[in-house]
Amino acid sequence: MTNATTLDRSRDVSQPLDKLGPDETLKANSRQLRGTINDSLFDPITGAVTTSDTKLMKFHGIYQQDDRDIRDERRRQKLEAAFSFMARVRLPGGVLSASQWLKLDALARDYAGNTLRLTTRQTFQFHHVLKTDLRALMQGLRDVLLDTRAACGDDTRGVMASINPHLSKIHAEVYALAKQASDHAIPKTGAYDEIWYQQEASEVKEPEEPFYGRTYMPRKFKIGFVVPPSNDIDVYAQDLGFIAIVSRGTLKGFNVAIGGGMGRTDQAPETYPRLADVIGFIPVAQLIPTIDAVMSVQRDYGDRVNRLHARFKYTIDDKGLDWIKAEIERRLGHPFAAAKPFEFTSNGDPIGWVQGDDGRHHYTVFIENGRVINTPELRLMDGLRAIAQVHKGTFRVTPNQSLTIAEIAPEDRPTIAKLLDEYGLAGLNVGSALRLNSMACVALPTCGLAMAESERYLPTLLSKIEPILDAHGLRDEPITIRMTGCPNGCARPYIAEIALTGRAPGKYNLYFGGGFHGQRLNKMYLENVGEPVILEALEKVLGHYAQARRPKEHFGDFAIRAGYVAEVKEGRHFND
Ligand code: SRM
Ligand code: SF4
Repeated sequence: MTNATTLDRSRDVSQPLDKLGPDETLKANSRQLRGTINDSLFDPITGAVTTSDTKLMKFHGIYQQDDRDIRDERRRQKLEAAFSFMARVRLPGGVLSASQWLKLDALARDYAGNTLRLTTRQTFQFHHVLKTDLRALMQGLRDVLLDTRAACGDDTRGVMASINPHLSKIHAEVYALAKQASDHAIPKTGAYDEIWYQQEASEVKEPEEPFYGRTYMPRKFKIGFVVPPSNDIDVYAQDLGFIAIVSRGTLKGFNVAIGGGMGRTDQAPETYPRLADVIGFIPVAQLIPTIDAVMSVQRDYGDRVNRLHARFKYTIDDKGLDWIKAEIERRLGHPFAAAKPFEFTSNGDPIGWVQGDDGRHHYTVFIENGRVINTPELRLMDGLRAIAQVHKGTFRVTPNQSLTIAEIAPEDRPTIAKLLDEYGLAGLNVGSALRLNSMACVALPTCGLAMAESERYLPTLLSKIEPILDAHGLRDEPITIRMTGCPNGCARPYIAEIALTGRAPGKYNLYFGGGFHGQRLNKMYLENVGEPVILEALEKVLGHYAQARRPKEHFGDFAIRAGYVAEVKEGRHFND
């Protein structure tokens, strides 16, 4: 980061160095994220890497995993777990060219089990990559100017940006800023180039990481840019959110929101989801200094002893929002201007065709839970490849795991529409409005933290909920539903109108009452229940909603008004 060296690095002295968590020592001794990754990659005895390298590789966007479907069987056979790696691409704002799509498709077919996964933060994951194929994958990405730097780890994760194709000019401007923010905030170590591209280490005269130092951030740090009235990126779930303020078609600047986060742990009431607070307005020119100032406050004051308590949201609640705001302003050198008015209307995607303000067309395909794969029923991966072969515009991964085929000239629309029909992709957009507003995290079989199914189960559950919707005339009523396989919240469940988070195989917590445009947390309605109880509860509450709702009343608002759950008030968190 450019001007970060001038910032005050007054590390919080209340955290004695000898009490720092083991991950801090690991980072500090890693030689700026090199560790022994090189040796681990060449170790022919195992398909895994060392435990320390597993942690360091996250900063390179790579997770070691094993196939949990066959974990027990392999254990019984006294075999090593079926190790493979997940690699997450850094793709600020989810924008990529058709040629980049074709390369991702080819890499997935060569190295990643013939599937791509679109994520809730607008990027791609490759799963099932063998250790011996990792370098080839990284170098393949480099061929099309992509990488996986900082897609995971204690640094700035993938920077999100609104899709909003209606506002093509503003989107382009905001996207360019999101990309600039991502390039600015990622680690600067040469480790990535040395390990994955096998480049010679170059002599370093200055500190390799002028901003991050040797210990990087205390925990992951997430940045997102949103263009109202859509809150597609769920700006209140970001550590640092920028809300575009547009006046007469011109971008004036951003309201700044800090301290959002979803992660929590069951049975640990000191962990909770929290929505970000809007603390003021900045002109566009202040963007990068603001990122530096906010991140440096978290870098210096975040908890480096207890990782469960290390996200920015806890630093804010411990120190107090006013104190944190004042400290950011002190580092910026001036106070924030007062926040400007704005309005959100939904956090969903514009499914189907829309036309931008420049006359070009955009088509958003609903991709259920982001899984791009060919099945006997639907050649989704082939269809998208065929479109990429002729498409002259861009693709955009939406914040709801779907895909926008963007910037289609009017004369090219019939060609794209024909391919959508030919491969059956147009048919993906005809589900119930509940399905079109659904998201599920990956969970089993790859996620090591999953306690229950999510991506593989939500489509089936929705097929059982849809008859309930039909019976009550709610098929076309947009209601958000999100599922995760554990409480970590990767599909941002705690702001959905209906949410399910996994507790054990087949068992979920059921939540109601999130805000339709991501403005309010939901609250638990039932704990640790299975499918029959979930369907019974939905039949009761959806039926009541159909019969007693007020005009235009959203389901989440109704669930609170009708007394099914208490409202989580602004500024309060979920466990209150
Ligand atoms: Fe996540 C960990 C998948 C978005 C909160 N997340 C994981 C890991 C890497 C599991 C692990 O640590 O071993 C999952 C890999 C599963 C797999 O097999 O692929 C995983 N997270 C995902 C993705 C792929 C879900 C998806 O279905 O799309 C999303 C990738 C986003 C990206 O492109 O960068 C994903 N994760 C999120 C989000 C949503 C967001 O950021 O908008 C959250 C909640 C917001 C937040 O961070 O508070 C989220 N993931 C977590 C957490 C809890 C963090 C916390 O503060 O407690 C973990 C666990 C951890 O970090 O210890 C986690
Ligand atoms: Fe895995 Fe839990 Fe995230 Fe789902 S929410 S991907 S189960 S960590």
